[in-house]
Amino acid sequence: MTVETRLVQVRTQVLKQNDVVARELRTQFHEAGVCVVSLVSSPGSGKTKLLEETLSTLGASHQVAALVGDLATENDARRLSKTGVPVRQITTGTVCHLEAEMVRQALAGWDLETLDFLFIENVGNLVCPATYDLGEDLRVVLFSVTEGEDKPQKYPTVFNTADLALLTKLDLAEAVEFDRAAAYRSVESVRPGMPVLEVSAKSGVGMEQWVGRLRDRRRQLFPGQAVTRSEEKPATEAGTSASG
Ligand SMILES: Nc1nc2c(ncn2[C@@H]2O[C@H](COP(=O)(O)OP(=O)(O)OP(=O)(O)O)[C@@H](O)[C@H]2O)c(=O)[nH]1
Ligand SMILES: [Mg+2]
Repeated sequence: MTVETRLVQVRTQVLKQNDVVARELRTQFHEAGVCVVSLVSSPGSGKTKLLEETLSTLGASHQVAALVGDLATENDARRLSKTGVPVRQITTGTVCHLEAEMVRQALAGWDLETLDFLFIENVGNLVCPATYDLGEDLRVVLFSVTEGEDKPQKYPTVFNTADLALLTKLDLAEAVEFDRAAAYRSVESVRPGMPVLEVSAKSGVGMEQWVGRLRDRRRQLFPGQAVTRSEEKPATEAGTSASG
């Protein structure tokens, strides 16, 4: 057996094992009635900023929590904790993506049945996270107007494994002479018909549609459920705060 063959075999086994854990997580999430949304993008596209605004808005009416992945630091968890919702950081060390097992371990001690939404921010990377299922219901890929219009063509796998694309930092579009038509052509060329929402977490443009999309998704998944868990029972703390 060549070294290359062995490497491919080990990678296939890792992915298979990840799929097993992701399937278990998905079942667990559905049984608990929590809608799980993951965010993937290149570093700095605005995942945490989007979540800061999303958690603040949705947190006013829903039971919300977040996991956030980075190679190092707890900076993002600290930022998100300021919204008042339960947050935990996953630090991956040298690993450039989150895996289902990391998510499973990070959820230890959280009562998923108290949650309406769980958000998972992946490590900033447009390559590695694409092939790792995390058991989420909705995978969202972000690309910002400052990154160049051809990101979908350059990183097709991440666009093909996501359910929705968010074009972020719309407030900067004019300053960087963003070519909207070219960006849409790029999306269409790798993923015809992919839904795209345009947002600016800074100015608030498009945020209502984004939050509306999340509410719709949860209603589709759990049609018989109350709009929010707090209507069913008193809110309880899902877990400890950052890194808890
Ligand atoms: N002008 C503007 N800046 C934004 C917007 N969203 C995020 N930013 C800025 O872009 C920078 C990166 O945003 P983050 O939210 O930290 O990006 P991220 O994707 O979480 O980054 P990583 O976690 O490192 O991958 C920060 O300085 C944000 O303030 C936006 O809508 N408009
Ligand atoms: Mg971040």
